[in-house]
Amino acid sequence: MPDWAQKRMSSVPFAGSRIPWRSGSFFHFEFMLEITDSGSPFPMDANRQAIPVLVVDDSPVARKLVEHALPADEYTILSASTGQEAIELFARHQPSLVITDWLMPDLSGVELCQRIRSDFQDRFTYIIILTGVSEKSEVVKGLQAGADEYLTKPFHPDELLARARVGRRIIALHREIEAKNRLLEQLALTDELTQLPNRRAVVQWATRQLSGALRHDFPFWVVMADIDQFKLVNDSAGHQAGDIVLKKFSEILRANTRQSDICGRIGGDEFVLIISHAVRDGIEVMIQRVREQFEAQHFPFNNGRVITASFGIAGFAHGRVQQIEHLMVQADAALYAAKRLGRNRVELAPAAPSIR
Ligand code: GH3
Ligand code: MG
Repeated sequence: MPDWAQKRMSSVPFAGSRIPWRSGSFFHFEFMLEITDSGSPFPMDANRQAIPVLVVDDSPVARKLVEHALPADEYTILSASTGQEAIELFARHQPSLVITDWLMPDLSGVELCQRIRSDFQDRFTYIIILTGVSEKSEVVKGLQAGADEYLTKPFHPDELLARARVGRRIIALHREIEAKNRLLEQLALTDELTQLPNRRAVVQWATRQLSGALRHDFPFWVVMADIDQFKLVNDSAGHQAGDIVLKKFSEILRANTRQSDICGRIGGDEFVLIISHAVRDGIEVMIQRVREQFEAQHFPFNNGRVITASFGIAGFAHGRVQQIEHLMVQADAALYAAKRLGRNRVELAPAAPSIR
């Protein structure tokens, strides 16, 4: 063996450790030196921020060997000596990369893979299994369990590092896709003109909040609002002027909505507020205030004509089983009563059987 190889050999993982060299592995080792000695064949990405990596092995020596292969400026190590400890650390830190031993006393690396894939589906993790078993059927089993890569022991540190860097690039791509998906989801739930939540977002949120109100017996109100004679604004001052009115109305609604409540735009000039933990009289006073604030706005393009809005309220102080859609229909009916009664007013839906 040439001198340079001899020198490298002293840093070979598992040399002198409890894991024996198997026949043929020296050739594998030499081959690895050839492709990695001149530097990594996988150039690092521009983003050199350290990423968290969970190293799982019941042997402290094996863990150290893995840790030594990973530069500290690229990887922040979390160490686990059992499968259970690995699950706990994973749940707490959600590391991007997991390098796990296959055979461990409590949970195998394959089972750990399955747990991560089934229990933490919202965020991608790159999993490398280290195994002393190189039979193809076993390797297939590991990959089928959700591992992205496997490496046979004894591994070469440069090979492990190269594979971890492949993992980094795949993780970076997944993070990009995850961020884009989050953005798309946000766009799908936001009204473009006013940046308020749209109907879908409000219904989703209100459905959860309503089940909380029924379980914990707190008041829950749905308020429908609609700008009066809005078509006239568009017709006389133009669509852009109409948009300014819609945005102003949104601002007033937003300013009057507590952090624990929500308001949204559900159609052209139709808006909704979902309010909880307010008594019946309190809610009416609050909505009257919103109505007055909007009425007090001065829009230069409207020839001094006041623009107003009408409101319909439905809900309960102590509710029984209700669907959010039913409450929205009741609030809508109250809103149209307000329109019929002359507009620029607030009407409450008649107490439903569920209101005590
Ligand atoms: P009412 O008092 O009975 O509510 O009368 P209205 O004129 O307000 O009637 P309605 O609520 O049906 O009118 C809604 C109008 O809102 C019709 C549509 O042209 C306009 N609209 C819908 N979306 C937008 C928008 O994004 N921008 C603007 N400027 N107008 C919109
Ligand atoms: Mg209207």
